[in-house]
Amino acid sequence: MTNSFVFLCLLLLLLPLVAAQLRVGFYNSTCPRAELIVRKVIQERFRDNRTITAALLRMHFHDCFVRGCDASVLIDPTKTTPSEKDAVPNQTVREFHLIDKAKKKLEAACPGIVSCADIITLATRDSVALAGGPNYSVPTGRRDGLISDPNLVDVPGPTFSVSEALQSFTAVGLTLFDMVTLLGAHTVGVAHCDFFQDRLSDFEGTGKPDPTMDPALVSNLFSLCGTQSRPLKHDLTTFLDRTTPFIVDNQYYNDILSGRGIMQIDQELALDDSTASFVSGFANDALGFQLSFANALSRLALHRGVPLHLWHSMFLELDIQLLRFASSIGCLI
Ligand code: HEM
Ligand SMILES: *[C@@H]1O[C@H](CO)[C@@H](O)[C@H](O)[C@H]1NC(C)=O
Ligand SMILES: *[C@@H]1O[C@H](CO)[C@@H](O)[C@H](O)[C@H]1NC(C)=O
Ligand SMILES: *[C@@H]1O[C@H](CO)[C@@H](O)[C@H](O)[C@H]1NC(C)=O
Ligand SMILES: CC(=O)N[C@H]1CO[C@H](CO)[C@@H](O)[C@@H]1O
Repeated sequence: MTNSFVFLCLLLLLLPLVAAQLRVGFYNSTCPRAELIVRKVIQERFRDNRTITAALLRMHFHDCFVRGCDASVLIDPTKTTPSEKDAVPNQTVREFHLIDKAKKKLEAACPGIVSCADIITLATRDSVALAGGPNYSVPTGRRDGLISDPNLVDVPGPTFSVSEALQSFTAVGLTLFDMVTLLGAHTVGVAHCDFFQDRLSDFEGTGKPDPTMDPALVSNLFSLCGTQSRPLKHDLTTFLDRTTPFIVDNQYYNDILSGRGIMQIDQELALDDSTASFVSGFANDALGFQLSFANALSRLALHRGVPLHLWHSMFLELDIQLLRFASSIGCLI
């Protein structure tokens, strides 16, 4: 092969990646009303039910942590093929129909243009702003993935230590500071008893509740949930931030500083040497939290998945015509 042929091949193979660059206003010319259409759907639903902010934040987090923000979290399982929706941490992700609704409106306005991955990202942004959080601009231009495998779902669990959780975050290119900031999303929404019940009695075989939890909170949650061996009901929930459960603010950090973290990971964040100073920083700086939260969500939203994902996008989703041409001249076998 001559050098110029190799160069041409490389160029053809890399072009789809360049085309996949994320930009603010990606749909300015192809679907100018895209962001407006998403915002309308979210505003309407938010007026009826403010819990969508929590639902969307969690959906976005789960989507981005598995092969990048590619809407793979939306793919339905079939009889023969399970999907991310079947993975345990996914079972309580909700409000998928809201994304479907926005997608239908966008398909009517500009068929085949706006990806579900971008809809999730924009919807999350809009719902955060509506709940009193920052209003930031998000780059768009994500492609939707076609692979959704429950075995790839590697989202951290509520009993992870700070350092275990950090491994999942660094694996997707996020820092310890990003992790502390993003866990601030637990300023809205709820947790089911199953995710913290182990803290309420006989914690780690001690015969006592988790000593790091405020005793008043222990007895309150105990009467709500019962014990692990004798749960009262399986679907009971409590607010993660019991002071301002619908507002995106820095209250979560004040809660965990006073032993009022609901899940173990929440409480650990305030106690671990590596994160305690970030936590007290946010507890004392409402505006600082807002700015950092916007920044960390933007960084989360840039996650594109492992390199495999790029190949997968190239072959399956992106510029199939270009690849056909590339293969017709012998770049691909
Ligand atoms: C170490 C990291 C994390 C762990 C272990 C964790 C774990 C959990 C668990 C177990 C729940 C309860 C789910 C339920 O009972 O339905 C929950 C709720 C939630 N999580 Fe996280 N999470 C983490 C990070 C994040 C991040 C990074 C975000 C978003 C940026 C997030 C947003 C939420 C929200 C908003 C809820 C409430 C959901 C609702 O009300 O439906 N979490 N989380
Ligand atoms: C789209 O329009 C916005 C606002 O006018 C601008 O900031 C942005 O750079 C534009 N993006 C593209 C890709 O044209
Ligand atoms: C909002 O949605 C949540 C979760 O689906 C539900 O539990 C709650 O009752 C709804 N609230 C209202 C006011 O409809
Ligand atoms: C966020 O900013 C956009 C664009 O400036 C604006 O149209 C929208 O109303 C803002 N959202 C909120 C909740 O303030
Ligand atoms: C929201 C969602 O799709 N949840 C699914 C998680 O997995 C369980 C069991 O595999 C399904 O029944 C849920 O519908």
